[in-house]
This record gives sequence, structure tokens and C-alpha cells, in this order.
Amino acid sequence: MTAGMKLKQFLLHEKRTGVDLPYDLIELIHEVSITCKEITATVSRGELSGVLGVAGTENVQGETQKKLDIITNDIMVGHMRVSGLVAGMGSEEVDDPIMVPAMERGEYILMFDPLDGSSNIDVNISVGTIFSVLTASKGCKADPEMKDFLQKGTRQKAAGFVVYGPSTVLVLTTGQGVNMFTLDNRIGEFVLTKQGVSIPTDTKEYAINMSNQRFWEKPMQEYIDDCQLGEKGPLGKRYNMRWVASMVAEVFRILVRGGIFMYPYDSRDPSKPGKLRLMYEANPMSFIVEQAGGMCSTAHERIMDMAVTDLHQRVPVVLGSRNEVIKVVEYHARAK
Ligand code: AHM
Ligand code: MG
Repeated sequence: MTAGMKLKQFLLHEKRTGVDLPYDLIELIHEVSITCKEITATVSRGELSGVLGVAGTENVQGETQKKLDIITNDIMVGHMRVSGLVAGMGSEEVDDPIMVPAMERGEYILMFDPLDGSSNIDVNISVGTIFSVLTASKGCKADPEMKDFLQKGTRQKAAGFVVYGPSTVLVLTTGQGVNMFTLDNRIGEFVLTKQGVSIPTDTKEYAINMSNQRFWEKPMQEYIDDCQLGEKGPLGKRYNMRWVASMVAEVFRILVRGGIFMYPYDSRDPSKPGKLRLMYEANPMSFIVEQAGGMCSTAHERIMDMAVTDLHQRVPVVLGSRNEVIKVVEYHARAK
């Protein structure tokens, strides 16, 4: 009966069947999805829109910004600022929390990476938008405080991402499992195409940027060495490897057919224990993966339980098929 439902129809249907989904949260998710339609339209024009290449600026993390990082950030901020649904926002591309004027203020905090995997944009490989929804403690009555932005992953009310690939797909959780909605360009709507996504418990496929191997912790190096030994090694199976360098595409693949994705601890710079950011990459992806029956860890602790100290905090990430993530955690535990 739910097959073919449009995104908002489906969320309203879930509410009617007893799921705890405030109307404002449904509206917020719907508005984010509209923003992502604008982003996919912009991204898919590629060279035609003259927006490929670097912008000549750096974000707070010292990374070179692509023109599309800035354009997509402006699309999201511009749209959500006047939605009447958010009190503040946190973006990968903006150093400080973004406050919303009092008359437009809503109940929620929206964290987002407007264009994840943007190093891939010029070479025409999938990119995406990741988002996480938190509540503001004072609601729409006052500006949110820093503590409202720095909430643990377990406090997320919703999380999702949209992958701009051969098709544009929105992956969403509100804490009741994971559903996928494919953008039907003929009608301009995200339509439910997969309900109750479940990640296979076991896998033979790993994703990691091998060029960083010498900077990883010893247990991570040992785990990957053992993967490469295949069926003759201690893990007893022949693995396959993938690396897209777009987390949205990697997590999408894991949701569809299982796998393990790692961007592990890296010793190069103690202030950057990992590459990925907790608030708008690791936490939302963890919420989605856990809701699909997978597991997410730094290799030492559950990501969604981590204390938050900084809007742009970086964390090591190991996520995917449950039994494989457990193995990586065990390699690290044995080394203690
Ligand atoms: P970004 O948000 O600046 O695009 O960085 C995050 C991306 C992830 O999507 C991906 O997993 C990783 O960076 C790839 O990193 P690398 O280029 O080191 O392989
Ligand atoms: Mg990113």
C-alpha cells in the first residue's frame, strides 16, 4: 500500500499509523528534499552551468572549496533560513553556527554537508548531500546555544542523505528503520522505492583508502593485511575492494549489498584523528546504518555515543555489515 508513495505522503502515513513524527519535522524533511532537488538540478548540468572547478577559497578545515561546495551550501542555507522550521544550522562549509532571524526561527537544528565527495565532481562521479536533525532546547523562543549544536548522535531526530548518481535517491531515517525514495523527474517528486532497508550481517567487500595505510593504527593495518591474505589467511575468505571517495556512494552500496567502509584513525596530525566530520557525516550515517541493522564505530567506541566538543570535530569511522565491524573492533581491543 505504501509502494509508490511520495515522500511527504509516506511520512504523513507513518504518523497516522502511530509513528512519533511531529508535523514540523515532516515539513523540515520535505523542505530539505526540495533543496536537494535544486542541488541535483545544478549538479547534473555539470560543465553546462560553468560551476565546475575550485573557488579559490578554503573552508575552516583548510580544504580547498569547490565552486559547487559554496553554491550548494548557499542553496541549502538560503532555502532553510526562511523555512520557519530551523533555529540554527551547521554546515561543513561555514566556520560558525548559522543563526536564523527571530521571526523565521523554528524548533530544529539542521547539520549538513551540502556536497559530500566534491573532489569527485569534476570527474563526473556520484556526490551527495548529508543531513542530520536535532532539536533546539529553547525551540523558536531564543537563539540556540552552542550546546544545542553539539549534541550526541543518539539525540538525532532524523538523518538522511541524497546521492546524486545515475538516479537521485534520498535515504532517510526518523528512527523507525531506513527507507529510500527515488526522484522521479517526470513528476518532480521523491517516490518510495525501498522500505525497511536491511544491511546483510556478513560481507566480503571492504572500502578504504589504501594510500594512507602507513598512517593507520597497527590493528587496522593488521586487519587489512589479513583481508588481503584471502581464504588462506585468518579471516578465511576472499575479499573484494571498492573505493569511490564519496562516502554517500559507499554507504549507499553498503545499504544495498553490505560491506564495510573505513576512514580510520590517522597519525599525521593529532588535531585530526580522522578525515570525516562527526556532526554532519559520521553521526547521520551512523544513525542510518544502525537503523538498517549495521554497526558504526571509531574502532574503539560507538560513534553516536561520542562526546561532542566541536562543530567540525573529526572522527575515525568504521561502519557497515555488523559482523565485519565487530571484527575490526576486536582487532583493536586485542591490541590494548
Ligand atoms: P568532503 O566532505 O570534503 O567531500 O570529504 C569527505 C569525503 C568522503 O565522501 C570520502 O569518503 C572521503 O572524503 C574521501 O577521501 P579521500 O579523497 O582521502 O579518499
Ligand atoms: Mg563530506
